[in-house]
Amino acid sequence: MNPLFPLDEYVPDGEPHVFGDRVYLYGSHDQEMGDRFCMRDYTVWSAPTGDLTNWKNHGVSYKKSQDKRSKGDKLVDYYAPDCVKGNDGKYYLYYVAMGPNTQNFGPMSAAVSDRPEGPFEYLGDIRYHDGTPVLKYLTNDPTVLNDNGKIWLYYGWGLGIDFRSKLLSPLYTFVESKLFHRSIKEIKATKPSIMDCAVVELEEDMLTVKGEPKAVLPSKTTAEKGSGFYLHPFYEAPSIRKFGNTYYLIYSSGSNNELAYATSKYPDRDFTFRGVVISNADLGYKGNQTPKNNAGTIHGSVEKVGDKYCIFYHRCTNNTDFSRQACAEYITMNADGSFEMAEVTTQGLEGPLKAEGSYPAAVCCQLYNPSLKPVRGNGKREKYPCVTFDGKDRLIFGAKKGTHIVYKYFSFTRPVKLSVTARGEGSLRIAGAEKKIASERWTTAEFALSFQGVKALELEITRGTLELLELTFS
Ligand code: FUB
Repeated sequence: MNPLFPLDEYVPDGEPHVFGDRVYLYGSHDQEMGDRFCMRDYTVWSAPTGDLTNWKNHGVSYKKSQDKRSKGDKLVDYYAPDCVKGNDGKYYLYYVAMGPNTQNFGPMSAAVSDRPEGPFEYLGDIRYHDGTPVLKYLTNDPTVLNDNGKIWLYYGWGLGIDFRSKLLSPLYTFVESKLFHRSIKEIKATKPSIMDCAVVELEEDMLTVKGEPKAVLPSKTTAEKGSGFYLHPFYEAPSIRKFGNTYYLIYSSGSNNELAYATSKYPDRDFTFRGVVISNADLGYKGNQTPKNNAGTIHGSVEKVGDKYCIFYHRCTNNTDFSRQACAEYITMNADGSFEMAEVTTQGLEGPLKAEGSYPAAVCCQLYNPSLKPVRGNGKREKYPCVTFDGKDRLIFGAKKGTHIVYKYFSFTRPVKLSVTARGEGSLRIAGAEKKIASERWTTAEFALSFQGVKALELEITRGTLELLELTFS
């Protein structure tokens, strides 16, 4: 169920790949309540393709100290990776290193292993034939496809802002040049904009580009006004897949909470905007306009596992962008190759959860308070309800009056008693019944539920402020 891994494990930017009879999830690795993105060494998780509820951690797959830019205790941070099986049967991990001794969007790199789970060894940087690093477009979030022997690399970073104004564009070019360490000449020569998603083919050595990268998805500045791309421009997190003879380029759009996608019959051109596959705030799902979570970055992809399609993504916890957890859902592909937008759930790849035994309150799939504005950043967790920790406990914190906490879906086969372990001073409403809680220590409030069938379980704080630890059905 979601999140996919233990509640103290933070793996965002998940790229799922089936290699052999297992599905592997490659991702970044956040520190719980860290003060920046991706503070930890890479790790890899995998599950048998026949049992997506049975994930195993393979441990550290690539240490920050292994990148040549890490010097002494000045370690780089590894941002979102992707992994591909090369034509030589080895596994190649692509990433960009950020932090000390790197420039903002410096060269992308690759590491290699004989095994899908690693450990990986540093191989080199993405370069031209003459050895100079590829820095055209913004070298971020590499994703790679082995297309019957041809290796395609996609990457980029953009902003959900239209920089088209003639008056301001020289200023933007100057800012881009300073921010991203690119010369003004280089920026002007990168068409249509350095903020677009780019593609380039790699040589057999998996590092050298065959030609110049070129734009493949438009950012806000280059998308045609009124088009699907203008409303959902490329921002970051490209992820390439090929289903049948169609290329799918999934990406995070300018709204920074949704994964959108575009398709083409070609790997390097003519991508058409197709829609949104998921939002980690459920924005747009069945027309919903209220954020159902404190949303933030989103990054992930679709993988076909057996005969089902699954979408992997991450949720944001602790009211920061730096503590993100892997989640996954089944997603439906229609006969025309389009995807139905997936719903964020607690059940994830497990199917409806039995209304039996105990569940951590922190596995909620919606946590929102329509009367409060979400606040992000360390030290601000009390301003908006969030999933967080207190010592060894993972819990829901700051659930003030008006907070909704939702679990989708439970399967009810008989009337049950639900005990909610909570503390604080407030009232909790479930299925029309309201209970008062007034305790500094964990206590339980009991509710009789007579649901039948598969139902969402919704809790609402009607008074005061509570913390929630556990739900137990009996
Ligand atoms: O994890 C660090 C960055 O946040 C990734 O590179 C982006 O895609 C976003 O998820």
